[in-house]
Amino acid sequence: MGNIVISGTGVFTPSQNLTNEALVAGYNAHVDLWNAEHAEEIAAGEMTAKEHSSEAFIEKASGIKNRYLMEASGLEEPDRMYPYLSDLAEDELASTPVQVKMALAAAKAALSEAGLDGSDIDMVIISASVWERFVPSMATELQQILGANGFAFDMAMGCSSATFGMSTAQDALISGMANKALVVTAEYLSPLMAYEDRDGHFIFGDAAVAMILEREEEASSDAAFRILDRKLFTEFSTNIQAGFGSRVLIERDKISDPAQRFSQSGRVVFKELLPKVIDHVESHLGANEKAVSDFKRMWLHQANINMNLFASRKILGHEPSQDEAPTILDQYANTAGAGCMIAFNNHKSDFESGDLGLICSFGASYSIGSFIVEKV
Ligand code: CO8
Repeated sequence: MGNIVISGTGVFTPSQNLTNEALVAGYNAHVDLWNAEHAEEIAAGEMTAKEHSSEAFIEKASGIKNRYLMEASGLEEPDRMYPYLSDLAEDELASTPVQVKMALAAAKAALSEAGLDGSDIDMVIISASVWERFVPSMATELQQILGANGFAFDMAMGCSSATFGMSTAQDALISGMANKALVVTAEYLSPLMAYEDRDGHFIFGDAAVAMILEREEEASSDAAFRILDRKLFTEFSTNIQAGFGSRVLIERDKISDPAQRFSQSGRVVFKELLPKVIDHVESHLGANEKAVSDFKRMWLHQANINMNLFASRKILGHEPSQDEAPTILDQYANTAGAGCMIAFNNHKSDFESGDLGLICSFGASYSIGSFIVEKV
């Protein structure tokens, strides 16, 4: 069995964006309204007044300046604080979930780079953190729209959805179950955000990234990267959570409880996960008899700039440049499982044959997924 390559990638970026300035203005208006509405309880000590958010805090604590959203309107309404439903529906895909449309747009870009059509694909995975629909599988709908063959399924692995999805596709190609695989990480996160929660309202954005995997001898794309090795890790943790699930249909009174949406102990994640990421990368490189100096670039998970700088410094042994570890979270915010592969897509075009790179996702569950890749 020969090598497997990532022969094409593509990103879908929503057309709407929300800067920190606009996000904070909406949130602070909500705080003022909420505090006025609860003035008596606050004065009596029965409730705690909400505090304003701040652009300076968000940028310093996270590095995020902007996020793309499928629908930004609704967040500026102080008594609403959740987005309106995205309306992309003026076409024959009117009843198709937004998440599948995001996946479709990214898939088309990846197919184009790989020089393939939908009908060339015989395995489709949508691997993501959260789901707009559970049944029927989102991936089977994407398979049908693309005219792909074979089989399709959904899988979920939080922040490592793209890397775990690619690893699953690679196994299917190696075993002969599939010939050409499409993996899409379509993260439609905004509906699940608690935008009235100051600790988390700034963290996420919506986006999708798609990857085509095939056997090297069959690939015609000049953008192909050979997968030299991959390594996956998980360890159960509730420090990053999105509690929403089917039981909310029974516990209906909890439907607007922020705990149903995204919450995390950000500092604990920082402390617990980073040493595991550094060990993981070092042992992955060691097992492949590679030194960090052999690599041109690392495309890291994009959750927090301070986390990425810390990890890069430890791994590289010096202050990382943008060239060595590029950032996309300043513009995209945290796009959960999509982040490292958006960074890869946006910062791979200068690679020449033989150049090595490292893809590494890390975050929820906990999960870590790394790929050592070489430009063909
Ligand atoms: N504006 C002003 N002040 C604020 C704000 C705000 N918006 N938010 C919090 N503060 C205050 C806090 O209340 C606190 O005040 P005090 O000191 O009085 O208690 C103070 O600022 C400091 O707060 P923190 O200690 O929480 O601030 P940090 O510097 O730790 O920064 C971060 C918070 C940015 C959350 C940081 O801890 C972080 O990002 N850590 C990394 C965590 C991480 O990477 N998690 C992974 C993310 S999950 C993921 O990538 C994918 C999840 C997929 C699931 C998606 C489901 C929808």
